[in-house]
Amino acid sequence: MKKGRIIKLVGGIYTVVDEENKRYRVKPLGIFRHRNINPKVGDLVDFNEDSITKVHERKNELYRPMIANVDQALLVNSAKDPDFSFLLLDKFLTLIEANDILPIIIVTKIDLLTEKEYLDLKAKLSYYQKFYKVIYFSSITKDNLDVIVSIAKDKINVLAGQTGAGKSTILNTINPELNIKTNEISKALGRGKHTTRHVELIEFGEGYIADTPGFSGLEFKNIDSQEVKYYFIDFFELSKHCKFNECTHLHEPGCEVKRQVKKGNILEERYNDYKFIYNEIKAQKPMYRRDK
Ligand SMILES: Nc1nc2c(ncn2[C@@H]2O[C@H](COP(=O)(O)OP(=O)(O)O)[C@@H](O)[C@H]2O)c(=O)[nH]1
Ligand SMILES: [Mg+2]
Ligand SMILES: [Zn+2]
Repeated sequence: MKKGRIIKLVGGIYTVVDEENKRYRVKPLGIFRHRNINPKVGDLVDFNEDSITKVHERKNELYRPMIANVDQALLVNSAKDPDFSFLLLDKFLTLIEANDILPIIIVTKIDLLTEKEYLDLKAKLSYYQKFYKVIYFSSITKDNLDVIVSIAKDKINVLAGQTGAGKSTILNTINPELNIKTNEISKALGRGKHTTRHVELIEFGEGYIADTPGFSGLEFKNIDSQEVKYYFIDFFELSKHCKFNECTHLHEPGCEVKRQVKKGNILEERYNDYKFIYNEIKAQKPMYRRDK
């Protein structure tokens, strides 16, 4: 019996990599289907010659794509072309936090900024740096490529970010052999053969990355407006000092979050994005809402 990690699922056949980096093609035991346990890409498993015999406990699982044990999301935002958007950043952060995955913020295309624009953006993003890792990258100058590689090492990574942000370009810069088409609208690696039945982790430096973006859309379908406050991690600590336990930081008196916004300790744009996201979810069609 061996222990390994599932890195690929195509047509019911799993590819498992063992601790010595050897690959095996195996099937799950029939018993799993019976018990409704579906081994997923990312799972740590026990296996023998031809079948998976045990799936180890998962720390989390994503549904699109179907991946278990995701360590972190590389949240890719372009500095320009398309212009940097704090609202988009905060929307993606909300989604990633709601899935209990660690976000790593990557700002791409810094070569397209003037020195002043670069300094201005960095100054604003320094607020986020208190809570998240922020990496400034350019595929042209290869600035901080080594930092991205070292952060991804030994991890299962997924990509997030809007089309055109430079996600595919990062993969190509790290591994030119991948030769992924860039500038493709909402199409990822392995074009054409992508169905929910084909999921693959590809080597990304010394780690793995999902071959499709885990968070490419911005659907808040499964998030309740009342939960959003938990996903703004900078608000969360402070909320202990709000007068009301379940303070939404909107209209309640004695709100510590609002007080800190006024004092300039919380970035005002960030607070406005919180309100925007809260209201957007609140306004969703009832069929998509869990809150009443
Ligand atoms: N100047 C510059 N262009 C970039 C950089 N990264 C990506 N691009 C360009 O931005 C466009 C979109 O990149 P792509 O990787 O396809 O974005 P994706 O949709 O997020 O996968 C392509 O034309 C890339 O060549 C960068 O760091 N600097
Ligand atoms: Mg792409
Ligand atoms: Zn409050």
